[in-house]
Formats: sequence, structure tokens, C-alpha cells
Amino acid sequence: MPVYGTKGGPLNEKTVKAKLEKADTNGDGNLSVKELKKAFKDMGSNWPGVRTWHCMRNSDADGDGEISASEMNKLVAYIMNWSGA
Ligand SMILES: [Ca+2]
Ligand SMILES: [Ca+2]
Repeated sequence: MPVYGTKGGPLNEKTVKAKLEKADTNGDGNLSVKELKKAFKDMGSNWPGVRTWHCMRNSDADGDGEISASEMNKLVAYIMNWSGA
């Protein structure tokens, strides 16, 4: 399992999911660019803006600029494939 995150050690899928859910600050069930960026900062990413951009390109299947609940699993899988932050 690749290691991701520089604060608090390696992150597992459960932790990543929990952080993403927590990042939905307006509670609409979708992750906007702003919310996703915040999640990456929270995970200790050095480049939250770049991470967010890559994630949106990879996981925003319908291209509406937000990660919906159904796109979330793809996003988590994508994040878990990264090594290093
Ligand atoms: Ca939201
Ligand atoms: Ca979407």
C-alpha cells in the first residue's frame, strides 16, 4: 500500500474517505474544488492545488466540477494509488 501524507503518517482508505467526507463543509454531499483542496491540505499534501486538479480530471466523471458520492470511490482509489504527497 503506497504511503500518502506527510502529517500523521500513512493514510489508509478509511482515513482518506473520512477526511473527504469531513471536507464537505456545505454538506451537499458533493466535493467542490475548494472543499477538495482543503481535504488535501488536511492530509498534509505539499501541493493541494495540483492534487485537486489531477483528481478533478481523473474522478469528475460527469465534468460538473464537483465530486459526487458516486464519483467518490473513484477518487479514493486514485488517491490511494499515489505515493508521497
Ligand atoms: Ca460540498
Ligand atoms: Ca461530478
